[in-house]
Amino acid sequence: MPMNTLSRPLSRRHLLLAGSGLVAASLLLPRGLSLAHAAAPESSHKLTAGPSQARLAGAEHPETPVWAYNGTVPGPEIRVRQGDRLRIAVTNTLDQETTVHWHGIRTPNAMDGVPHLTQKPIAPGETFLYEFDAVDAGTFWYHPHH
Ligand SMILES: [Cu+2]
Repeated sequence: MPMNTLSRPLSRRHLLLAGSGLVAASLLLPRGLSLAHAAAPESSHKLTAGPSQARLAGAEHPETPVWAYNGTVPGPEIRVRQGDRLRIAVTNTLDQETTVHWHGIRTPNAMDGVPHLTQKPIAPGETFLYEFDAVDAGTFWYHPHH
């Protein structure tokens, strides 16, 4: 193990990458807590971007054709615990490309949803899996970025 690793706190990534470090790491866990329980819980969700209808101006007005997630405006709430590993499969049923940007959420760059810059757009009929840890507490929103 390199010397500088010893001066920093152990992260899950270090544990997974360290290989033989797993044995040493298990000694640091509280009694009765296995390494499997120490992994971040996963929270899996599915969003479908597609055409829908929404009543935007009150019951006395007709519905408006919209593009929506899972047919609703706004899209469904995704509620997770801080530190959870989020997996969100986004399927595009629009007739145009799309991406999803997780506004205000710290994500790895490849999960930021900026078409042609951080990812290839999700083509009609395709599904893209966004996967990142919910590192911050708070209320955020997601939206297309294409
Ligand atoms: Cu935004």
